[in-house]
Amino acid sequence: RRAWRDQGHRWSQNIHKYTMPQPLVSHIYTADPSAHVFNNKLYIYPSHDRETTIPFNDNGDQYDMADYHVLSMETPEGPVTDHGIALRDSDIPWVSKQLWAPDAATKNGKFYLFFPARDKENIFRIGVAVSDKPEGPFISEENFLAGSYSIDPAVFVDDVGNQAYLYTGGIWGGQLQCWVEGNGIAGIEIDMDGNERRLTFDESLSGPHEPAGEGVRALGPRVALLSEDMLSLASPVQEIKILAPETGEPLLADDHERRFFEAAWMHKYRDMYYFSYSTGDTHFLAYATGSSPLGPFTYRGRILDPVLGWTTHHSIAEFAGRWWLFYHDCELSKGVDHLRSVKMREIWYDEEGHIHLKD
Ligand code: FUB
Repeated sequence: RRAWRDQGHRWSQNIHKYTMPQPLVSHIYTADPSAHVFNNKLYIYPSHDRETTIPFNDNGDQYDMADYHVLSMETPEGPVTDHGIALRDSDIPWVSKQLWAPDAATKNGKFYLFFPARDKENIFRIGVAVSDKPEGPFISEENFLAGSYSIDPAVFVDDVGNQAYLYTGGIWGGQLQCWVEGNGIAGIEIDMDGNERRLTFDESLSGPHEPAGEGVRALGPRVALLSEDMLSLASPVQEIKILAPETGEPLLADDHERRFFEAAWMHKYRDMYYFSYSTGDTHFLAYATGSSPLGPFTYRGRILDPVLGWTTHHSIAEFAGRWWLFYHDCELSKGVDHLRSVKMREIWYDEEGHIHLKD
C-alpha cells in the first residue's frame, strides 16, 4: 500500500445508483464518518478499520486501527477519491494504539484533524494534527490536548463568533465511565448542575460499568471550547445535559433507547443546534436540539434504526444544497463488527425541524 501511495496514485470509486445505499468505498474498510464541506468539496474523515486477531471484548480492543485515510467527493453522486494515508500511529509521539473515530475542522486557513487514541498509559485522549490541505498529510502535535479524555471528538465551528467547540465521550471502551470524582489527574470539570469537580481515572470501571439503577442520571457527553489556534482547550470540560421532553429532566441511565453512549455530532439548521449521537448498545442514532452549542439539548427522536453491526456512528452535513447523513454498517464484511463501511443517505427536515430519512 505504501508503494501504491508513494507513486502518487489516487484510488477512486464511482457510486452506482442502487435502491439501497452502497459503501462509498470498498477497497478498504471505513467507519465513523465525519463529513465536512471544505472549498466546495465534500471531505470525509473516517476510521480505517482493519483485520485483527485480537479477541473481541466489551472494551472494543478489536477496533485496532493504525492510520487514517481521507475521502473526498465533488458531487453527491461521486466518484469518491481516497487520498491515501493522512496520518499513521507511528508518527504520533503520545499514542500507544487504537486510532478511533476522528473529525476535522478548518480555521485560520489551516486544517485540523482531531482524533482519539490510547496514550502510553492506555488511557484514551484526544489529539490534534495540522495540515495546509483538507486531505492532509497531517502533522501531529507532540502531546494530546491537556485536559482531554475519552473518545469520539466532534468539532463544531459556530458561524456566530467563529468559536470552535470540541465534543467528546464514549462509554464502555471509550472509558467515559472510568472518570469519577477524586483527587486525580484530569483537572477541574464542570458537571451537569454547573458544579466544579475534580476527576480521577479508575481503570477497574473499563467496559460495561456505567452508572445504572432507578433514578440514576445517564452520563452526559462532554464539551469544551477550543483555543483560537485550535491546539488546546480554552475552557474546562463541561458535561452536557440531554433532557427528556416529558419531564425536562436529564435522561436516565437505564433509558438505553435514548441516552447518550458515543459518537457525538453537532450541526446547525435554521439557527437551531442539533446534537446527535449513538445510543450504543441499543444501536440507534438519536438527536436532541437546543438554542446553545453548550446545551442543554432536548431529546427529539431517532435518525436511523439499527443497521448490521454493533456500532453506529455518523455525521450530518449540507452538501450541494441537500442534507446528508453519513453512517456505517457491516454489510460488506457480512456482519463482522469491526470491519465497517461508510455510506450516505439524504435526509430532510419537516416544519418542526424533525429529521427524516429520504426514501
Ligand atoms: O471505531 C471505533 C469506535 O467504534 C468509535 O470510536 C465508536 O464511535 C464506535 O463506532
